[in-house]
Order: sequence, then C-alpha cells, then structure tokens
Amino acid sequence: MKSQDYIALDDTFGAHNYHPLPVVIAEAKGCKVKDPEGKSYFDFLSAYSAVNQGHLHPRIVDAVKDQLERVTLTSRAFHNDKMGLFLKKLCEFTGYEMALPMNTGAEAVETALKAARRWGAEVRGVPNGRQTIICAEGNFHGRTLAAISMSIDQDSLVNYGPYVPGFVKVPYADARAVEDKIDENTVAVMVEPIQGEAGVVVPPEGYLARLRSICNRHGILLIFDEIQTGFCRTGKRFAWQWEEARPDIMCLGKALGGGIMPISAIVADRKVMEVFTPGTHGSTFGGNPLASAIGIAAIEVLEEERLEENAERLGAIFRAEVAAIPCPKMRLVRGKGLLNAVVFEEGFEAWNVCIALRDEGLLAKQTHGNIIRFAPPLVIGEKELREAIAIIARVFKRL
Ligand code: IF1
Repeated sequence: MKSQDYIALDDTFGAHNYHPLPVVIAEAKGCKVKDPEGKSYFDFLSAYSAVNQGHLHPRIVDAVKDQLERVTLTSRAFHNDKMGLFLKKLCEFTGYEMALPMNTGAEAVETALKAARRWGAEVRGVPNGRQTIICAEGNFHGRTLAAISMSIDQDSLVNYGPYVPGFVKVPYADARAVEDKIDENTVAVMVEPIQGEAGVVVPPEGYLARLRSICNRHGILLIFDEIQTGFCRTGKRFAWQWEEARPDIMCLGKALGGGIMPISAIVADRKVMEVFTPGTHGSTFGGNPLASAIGIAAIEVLEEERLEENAERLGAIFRAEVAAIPCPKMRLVRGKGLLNAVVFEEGFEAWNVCIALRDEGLLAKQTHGNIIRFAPPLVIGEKELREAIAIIARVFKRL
C-alpha cells in the first residue's frame, strides 16, 4: 500500500477530529522517521515532546522486551514488583516525596485538579463545592471536560457544555492578574511554565517565581503543567527550574512514556499527596509493570545522556541560526531549549510552509495558522540539527 491509500483509510474510517499533514509514518529511529515509500524525514514535532529520547531508543526497547517476558498488567488491586521502583526513580528525578501514576496527560491534569480541590476542602477549609482554581488564558491542559472548561479556545470547547465550574481565567504571563483574583475560595493556581499550544509562549522572566511567592503569601497551591515542557525539553529537567519556582504539584506525561506508551503522573510532597486515601482516585492502568519498566528506562536515558544540556546548547544554535535566515514574512523565533517556534506575520498561513518542509524532508506542524513549532527529539546531534536548519533555510528563503 502507498501513502495515499493509508490516508484514504484514515479519512474513511477515522473520525475527522484532526487535520494531519499529508504524510504517513511507517518507521522511525532516533530523530528520523520514514514513510511507506522509504523517504526519510527529520521529526521536528517529536509527538508533541513525547519522544524526547528519540524513536525506539534501544535502552527503552530493551526494557520493554525484558518486561514482556515477565508481567505487563496487574491493576492496583495488587502490588507489582516494578511500580515502587518506578515511583522512587520519578521522585528522585523530580525532587518530590510522592508520585501518583496515571496514563495520559489529561488524566494527570485531572488528578492535580482533584488533589487541589480536596486539599482546599480538607486542609485550607474551603467548603466543598466552593473551591476555585485560577488558570491562564491560552492554556492547553488536555481534552477532558475539566481541561476544556479551563480553556478559552473555541475549537476545543464549543458545544461541549455544560462546563465544569470553579475555574477563574486570567491573562497569561501577568502575575498581578492572578493575585487580584485570589479570594477565600481559591485553592490553587495552575499554569504551563511555557504555553505550548498557544505557540510556545515564554512568559517574562520572574513570572513563575512571582506566582510561587503569591501562592506562598496566600497559602494556596501552585500547580505547573509540565506535560510538554518537562523532562529536559527546555534545557532543564523541568521548565520551572529556570526560576527556582518549585510548584506544589507537577503534572507530568508525554516523555515519561519514552515514546512507547502513554505514562503520566503527578508528583507532590506528602502534605499534599496525603489527601488521597484508598478508593478516592485511581486508574486500571496507572503504574502497571510494563509502564513502570518503561518509565524507569525513559528517565535513565534522560539522565545518562544529559539531554537537558543537549537541549540547551542546540536550542541556542537553532534560535540564532533560524532568526538569521533572510525571510521577510518571519517575525520572530522564540522558545527555550529545544521547544521553539517561528512566528510569521499576522494572517500568514503556515500550512503550505509545512508542506514545503515535508517535501524537503522535515516534519513540523503549524499552530494558530501563523506559527510553526520546532521540537526535535533531544537526542539529535549538532550535525543533524544543522542539516535540518539548512532545510528550513531553503524553504524560508523562498517565501
Ligand atoms: C492533541 C496541543 C501540544 C499538553 C499539556 C496536557 C496535555 C497536553 C501542556 C494533555 C497535550 C497535546 C495533545 C495533542 C496535541 C498536543 C498539543 F497542540 F494540542 F496543544 F503538545 F501542544 N498538558 N498536548 O500539551 O495530554 O492527554 O494528550 O496526553 O492532539 O490533543 P494528553
């Protein structure tokens, strides 16, 4: 079968909830993918940062194979011999006392919201049903009803009402706006340290630290959604470490699964995590032995290959080189580490640029029409990065 045949199958039998770039991926290794015709592409999306370790990292693949010979799924009705080791590794890597494993990012977000509401009722003393959580306009926290209730993006939320109450929305990157909205029912503030879907919006320096001190002053929880920014993507293990703005709860996902399967979690210290008691939250698949084995290997790869250093160094090269491409339609290049975006002039339609990049052998996806996100696997080398930049330059110069 050819690429066109696979695309036709998707269109016929798949719900039309996506508008993918017309390219079919049939194989992948490291920072490259191949279509059924054998054409090779740089992967500059990395499954929205879920493939930080690169496709099919041998170390993670070995962990999968090894675990497939033992046991894969037990549920949480019993202990298994991998989950504790995984959670210990995750706590050590993140610097938190406890972790709660789930599967998708949206579930980690739900878990954090539930933790905050429960903490608000049981520790802060807000009457149950009155708890509110402050969130930021332009956020993306997933597709669940709670997550879309935090959103202001029309595509994400239209006609899915009634929405989950209890969210107070303020402009992003404005710490004053957060403090102005805090009242006796506020239990938490939740933001992305860099807004991904919004187009890699990096807040001004000091914003995260200011949120930390505001939450301290008012005795409420600070929650960071590090699902996309975490696990070395921005040049630190977690993006908040650029400002030492340690949150009370971190939502984690994507790269925790090592590019193999959905694995998510929240991490927090004991005083917050202890709001969960038996029967009050859970998941059939969270913490399963296969996921746990993968999670351990995924973190080990990040550590051993010092991927945050690679992300920081190559990210600086990427931004400098791409900003220097002569292209009158390009407005700016922004990002941190290897989470970057090129913003074109207002009204510009970047879809055709992504098609041209595809034709030249590089896959990237536009967001909000005029922004293209560039986020290769963190295992990319300098030589490969420069090859990819040459492709981008070739395409941009023609615009
Ligand atoms: C899609 C976007 C990225 C996330 C943050 C939670 C989640 C995500 C910060 C939920 C997920 C994904 C979802 C994916 C596209 C992608 C995305 F463009 F939609 F916004 F990455 F930028 N918090 N983001 O970025 O995690 O439940 O999906 O595991 O197609 O919806 P999930």
